[in-house]
Amino acid sequence: MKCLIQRFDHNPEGRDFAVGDIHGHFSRLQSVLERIRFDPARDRLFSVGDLVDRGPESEESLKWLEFPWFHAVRGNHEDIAIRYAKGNPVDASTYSHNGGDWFMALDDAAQRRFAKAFDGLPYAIEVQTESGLVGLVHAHVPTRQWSELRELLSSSRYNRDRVIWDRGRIQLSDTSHVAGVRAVVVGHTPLPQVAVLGNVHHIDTAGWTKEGRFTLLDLSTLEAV
Ligand SMILES: [Mn+2]
Repeated sequence: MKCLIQRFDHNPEGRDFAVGDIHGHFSRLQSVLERIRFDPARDRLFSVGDLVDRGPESEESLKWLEFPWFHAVRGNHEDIAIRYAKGNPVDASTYSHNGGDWFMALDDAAQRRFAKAFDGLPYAIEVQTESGLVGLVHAHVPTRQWSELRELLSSSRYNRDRVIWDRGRIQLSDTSHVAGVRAVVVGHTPLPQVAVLGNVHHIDTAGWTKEGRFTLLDLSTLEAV
């Protein structure tokens, strides 16, 4: 693990967007980027994680992670791949059920290559915008203050797992705010439309499913485009 929280300065030259879970559908995402005239020379795209599994193009994730305009936090699916490659017990039928067949079919060297790239992904990203700081994690911020997140992430595997797995806020319709940050953006739970609970924006509109679509959230206006 290279860093727990990665920080990005304001991007005065271009636009910043967040996108929900991609799950191996990079071609679909590419066409959405074309539709909004995404400019890779100026704009930036931040992923809330879960780049892989389920869709047909999981192996494209490595290429995308090398684009200088594309940044991602770690999702639970990246985390499973890391564990699997390290030989930690991941039940094969569960992994298969979660779309991991492509990964289990890779040879050891390829698995290690993906795991190394995924292990470099931070648990959280914070982006400075003209309207304030925006935080991104895959699933959940378990602290009341954004500034407490770093300590929580350092404290235990259990707490790191909460950040990439926990669905409590959406299940309990918890509208409490995460203080010290203008907004938090998460994915992980597929929804028919964007849901804002407190200052937490749930943006996984299931672009990886047949019925869903990708939502790109403008981090400056907090509007979906
Ligand atoms: Mn997820």
